[in-house]
Amino acid sequence: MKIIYSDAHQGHAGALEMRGEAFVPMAECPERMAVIVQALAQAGLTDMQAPTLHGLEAAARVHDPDFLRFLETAYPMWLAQKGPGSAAFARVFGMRGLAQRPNMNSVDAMLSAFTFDIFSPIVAGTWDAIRSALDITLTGARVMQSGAPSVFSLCRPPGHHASGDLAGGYCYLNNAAIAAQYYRDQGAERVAILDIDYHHGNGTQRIFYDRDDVQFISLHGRPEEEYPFLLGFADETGHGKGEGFNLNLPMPPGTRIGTYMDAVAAASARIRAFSPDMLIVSLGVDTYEHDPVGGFCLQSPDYLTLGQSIADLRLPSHFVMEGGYAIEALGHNVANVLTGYLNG
Ligand code: SP5
Ligand code: ZN
Repeated sequence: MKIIYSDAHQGHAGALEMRGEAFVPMAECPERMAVIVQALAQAGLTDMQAPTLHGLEAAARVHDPDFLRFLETAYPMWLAQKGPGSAAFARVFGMRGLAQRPNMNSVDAMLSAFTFDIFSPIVAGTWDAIRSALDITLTGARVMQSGAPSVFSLCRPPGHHASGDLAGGYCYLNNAAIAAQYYRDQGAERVAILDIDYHHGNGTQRIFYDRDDVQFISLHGRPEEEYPFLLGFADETGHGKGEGFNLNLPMPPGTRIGTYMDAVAAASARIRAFSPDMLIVSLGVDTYEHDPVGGFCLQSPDYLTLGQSIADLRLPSHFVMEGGYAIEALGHNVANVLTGYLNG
C-alpha cells in the first residue's frame, strides 16, 4: 500500500487546548505523524511517496470561498491586529437566528463566523499544514485513480469535524469529504465514507446530508455525553434525497471490541447494499483504551480485526488519517489497521 506523507505539517504546533480548567499542549501535535511513520516502517509498510502540489479547486467544491480565505488570511491578520505570541481562536461563536455576516477585515469576526469551538487554533504554520493535508489527500486520490487497490493519506490536521464553512475539533478542511467529491467529479457514481474515528464526523455528515451519491457512516461515542455533543444521534438518517444515506452508530463510554464489531457489521451491511465505486475510510484510532481524548476501550490487536473487516468489503479503499492521540501506541494501532486490511 502506498503511503502519501510530507513533513510540511510540522509548523502547525505550539497552541494550547483546554482540558478541565487548565490549558495544556494540544493532543493533535506533530509528533503524531512521527510515531506513525516509524511504526509503519517497523510493520514493513515502507512504500512512502511525497505528495504533488495542488491548487484549491478541489477544496472549493466542498468549502465556501470566504471560509477558504479565512483559513489563509487569519494568521497574518491576527499578527497585524493582535501582535505576536499566541494562537488565533474565537471568544464568541455564531448565534442562531438571523443571518450573520462577518467583517472579512476583522480577524475576531472571521474566527467567530468560521469556527464552532476553541479546538481549532490558527498559528503561523497552520495554513501550510492544511495545504499539505489537502495535497496528501488528493495525491492519494490520484494513486487510486491509477488503479491501486488501496492507499493511505497520512495527513494532519484531520478533517472530519470541518463542514463547508466551519472549522473545529482540530479540523480545518475536510480532507475525506474533499476526496469523496473529487472522486464524484472524476466519474465515480457512488462513494462511501466510513468514519471510524472515536468522535462523530459532524462536518462530513453535514456536507453530504442531503445527498444520495455519497453515503456517510460514522461509529462514535454517543453525543449525549461526548464531543461534538449536538450531532451524531442514531435518528440522523439524511434529508430529502439524502434520506437513508447517513448512518450514525453511537456507542456508550467504555465500549469494547465485541460491541464495536457489531457496529462494524451493521456498517458493512449498509456499505454492501450501497455498492460504492470507492470507499474512503476516515481513520481515527482515538477509540484506543488509553487514548487521552477518546472514551472507548479498544486494544491494539483489535485494530487488526478492524482492518480485516474493512478488507472484507472488497472495495478500493482510500484511508485518510483523522484522530488518535495516545502517542505511545498510536503508530502501532494505525499500522495494525493497515496490516489487518492488507492481510484480510
Ligand atoms: C479529529 C478529532 O479526533 N478531534 C477531536 C476533537 C476533540 N476535542 C474535544 C476534546 C474534549 C476532551 N475531553 C477529554 C475527555 C477525557 N477522556
Ligand atoms: Zn476523534
